[in-house]
Amino acid sequence: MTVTLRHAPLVDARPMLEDGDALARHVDELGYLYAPGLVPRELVATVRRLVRRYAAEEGLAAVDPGDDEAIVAVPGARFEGSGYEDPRWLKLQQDLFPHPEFRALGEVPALLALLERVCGEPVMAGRGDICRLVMPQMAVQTTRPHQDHFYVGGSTAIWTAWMPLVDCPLALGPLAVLPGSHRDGFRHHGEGYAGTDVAADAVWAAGDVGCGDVILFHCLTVHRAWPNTSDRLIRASADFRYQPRSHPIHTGHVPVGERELQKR
Ligand SMILES: O=C(O)CCC(=O)C(=O)O
Repeated sequence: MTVTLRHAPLVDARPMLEDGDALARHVDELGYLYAPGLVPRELVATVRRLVRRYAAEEGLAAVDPGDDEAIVAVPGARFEGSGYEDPRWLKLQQDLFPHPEFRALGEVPALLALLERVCGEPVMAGRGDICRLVMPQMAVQTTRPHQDHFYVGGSTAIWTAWMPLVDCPLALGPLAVLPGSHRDGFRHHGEGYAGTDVAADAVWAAGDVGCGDVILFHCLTVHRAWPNTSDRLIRASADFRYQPRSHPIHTGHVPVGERELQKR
């Protein structure tokens, strides 16, 4: 059975980024914040080139895609299983993470300043950063609806910054968020990467996103990916996680059903 996903545009938060009250209302209501052009495209391009180089070394991406903006898959290259245990993907994380450019992308001053405004205090980066490669035509590996709190645990004031490393129209499978879902508390999740059940007629916030854009979302906001239906392009993205600096680091969960928006 094919389920047709419904979506409405992401709300552009730029008009309220400098207005503390409007920003707080927006974040409390929607549980996400879409900031187009918040990080420099050149820095994203540098990280993309690193990702392409390492993906090519693992036999996943073409060495010379003929287009500096894209990452082209080697025909037939696929991740095994969920993709997250695939040694080629794990090796790419190991190669990429030590690069100062990757760290710098998660610590762009404008991004840290925005997170500080959202959290009401300085934030600590490095709470679970990942570079994702979504291979074309692998609908089965599309990220299912979930809350980050299920996988990350810890403070319920953890926020994630999701950034495309390639321009990412809807057909390339960007992130989609369920507006306001953080307000309903922590949900039941299935084993492994099964995620959480969401009504078939849910309306996701999603759309074409470009390099330099950031989608920030709260760790109780339900999100998923759109399927990558491209014939040959890899969707590459990074997600960086942050928590208020004063919060202790731990991996515990709040009880299912409980909403603790800004508490530990
Ligand atoms: O990029 C994806 O497919 C999923 C991203 C995600 O779940 C996250 O950033 O927490």
